[in-house]
Amino acid sequence: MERILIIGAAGQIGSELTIELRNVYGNENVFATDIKQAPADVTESGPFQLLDVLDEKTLIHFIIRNKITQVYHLAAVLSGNAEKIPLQAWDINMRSLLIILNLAREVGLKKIFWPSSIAVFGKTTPKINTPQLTVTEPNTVYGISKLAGERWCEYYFNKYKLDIRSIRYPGLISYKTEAGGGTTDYAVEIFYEAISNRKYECFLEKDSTLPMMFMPDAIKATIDLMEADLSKITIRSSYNLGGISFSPGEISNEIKKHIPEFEITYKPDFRQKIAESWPKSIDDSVARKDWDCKYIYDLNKMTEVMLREIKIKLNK
Ligand code: AKB
Repeated sequence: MERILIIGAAGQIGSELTIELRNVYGNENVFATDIKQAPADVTESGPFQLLDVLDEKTLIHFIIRNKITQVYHLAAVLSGNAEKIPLQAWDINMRSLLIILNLAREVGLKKIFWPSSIAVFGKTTPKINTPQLTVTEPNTVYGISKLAGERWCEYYFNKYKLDIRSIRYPGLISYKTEAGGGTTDYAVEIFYEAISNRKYECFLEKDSTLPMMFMPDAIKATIDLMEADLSKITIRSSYNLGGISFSPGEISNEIKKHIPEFEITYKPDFRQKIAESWPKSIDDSVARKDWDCKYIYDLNKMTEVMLREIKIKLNK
């Protein structure tokens, strides 16, 4: 019987992953934690506790007391926010991972999931169909922390046989919990603004194509990777995941098909530079081959669902 701890359960990925993992493993076996309050469906469908991943003592007691076997460590400072507090972001992103890796060894956790990002790539990386193994010279503090994290994950696997699995998420798009402080967040904000105000001022340029993915596909990929047979896992740093690639101009055209009066304007800020250093599309053939990673949503289908669900959420 698996007993799963989610760190960062109030966040964009955590709030949806918690519910899905509870469907798979049973409500009482998935322990949601975060430093902030989580949405009602997370706190009401199973155990939830306020917990700071950097508070090592409380964390180890929690893991032992609840007989935890797997940890999903999702807490991180994202790319845009990290640029405003570089050293603090480095400390939070790195120290929390090392705490989990050491705890895992100490108490003998079976499996760990830790998210990496397309932010591990940089200006010198091939931008189209970025391969699994390629140049990784990130120039954001978030990207540097994710790349260092990948190296630590592989190191702990090689040295201690710790079963850590990871995905380099593209920009994630969801309607349930808003993302916070990322470069790809425009692709979520745009839906709320289109529905509420019929216009959106985008902080990236019209043609800034980035790899993205709709949350249901990301959640399914995450659980598929974690459930894959050990023998199938050939990547111990982090798997590339492709999804859909589009620019602000392209997503706004898609929204206009549903809301013809919608208007987008462009006022690029510091995040434009970050976007320019990231790939435009990702080659995820290794993930497809190793654990049969697949997606359902394209830009068209995703836009339809986002508009429908956010309208319901905003009562519009
Ligand atoms: C961000 O924009 O920082 C994140 C990411 C791509 O990891 N969404």
